Amino acid sequence: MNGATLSSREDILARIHDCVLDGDPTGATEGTRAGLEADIEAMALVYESMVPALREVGRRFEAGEYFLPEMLMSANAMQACMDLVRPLLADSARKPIGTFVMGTVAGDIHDIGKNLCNAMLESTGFKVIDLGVNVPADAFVEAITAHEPDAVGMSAFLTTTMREIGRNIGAIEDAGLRDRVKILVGGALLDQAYADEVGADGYAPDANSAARLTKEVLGIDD
Ligand code: B1M
Repeated sequence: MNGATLSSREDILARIHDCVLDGDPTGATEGTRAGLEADIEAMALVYESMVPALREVGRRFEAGEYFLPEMLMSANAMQACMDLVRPLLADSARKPIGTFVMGTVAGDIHDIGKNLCNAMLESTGFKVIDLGVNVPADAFVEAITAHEPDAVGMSAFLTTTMREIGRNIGAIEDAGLRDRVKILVGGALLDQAYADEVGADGYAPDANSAARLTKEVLGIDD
């Protein structure tokens, strides 16, 4: 990459956007490094270049212009950028203000958004226990028993996997644990109405609001 071509904030953001869209991890990470060196805030790199690029990938996939391999290559390019950005978001020095268990529901392997939420929750001061992807209901129940978290987050991205959230909440109720945790949900297709329908305590549209909402439902106002 020619550094001279990245002379402005706009150039850098556009470069990262285009490289994520093209599934080019080398160009995307070079752009991200250039952005960090130019003192562009980490969250701006994520939300003003990478996230819009993946939104466009989703649109192209839906329109039949991109197929699974292209979607995967774009996801990998974003993950490579996130590896550079994530350490800047975390603040491990603070005493935790609470414990958060997070997982992507059964049948679903989307984790970029979940990982971004984890980074924001950590930077807000939560200890995050990440159960990973394709997490069955009993694993959520076991994690609540084992870690006694203040809140549990469930991430779902497919029409077919959204319903797992309701199942998970049912399993948590059946185990007699519902009163012990706040349950928050998120993912591309969800909204507040869906959260209300399945009996969650809240819906967050993005990583910043996930962290803000968690503090709000737990009554933390530091
Ligand atoms: Co998939 N995929 N995908 N995919 N994918 C979507 C979700 C889709 C909307 C694309 C489309 O058609 N427009 C579509 C779902 C359609 C539907 O069901 N109605 C879809 C499909 C169909 C599929 C497959 C079925 C494709 C196939 O195999 N034919 C398949 C399913 C695999 C499976 O899970 N079983 C599949 C696979 C994949 C990849 C593996 C290639 C890859 C994921 C790689 C990975 O995550 N490691 C992928 C990708 C990249 C996408 C899109 C393009 C981008 C998702 C993303 O990472 N966005 C996506 C299109 C879209 O979302 N518009 C799409 C960036 C990320 C930062 O945003 O994920 O929204 P987001 O996360 C946000 C918020 O949602 C929120 O905060 C995050 C950060 O701001 N949030 C939470 C997320 N989780 C939260 C939890 C919380 C709170 C907030 O708890 C408190």
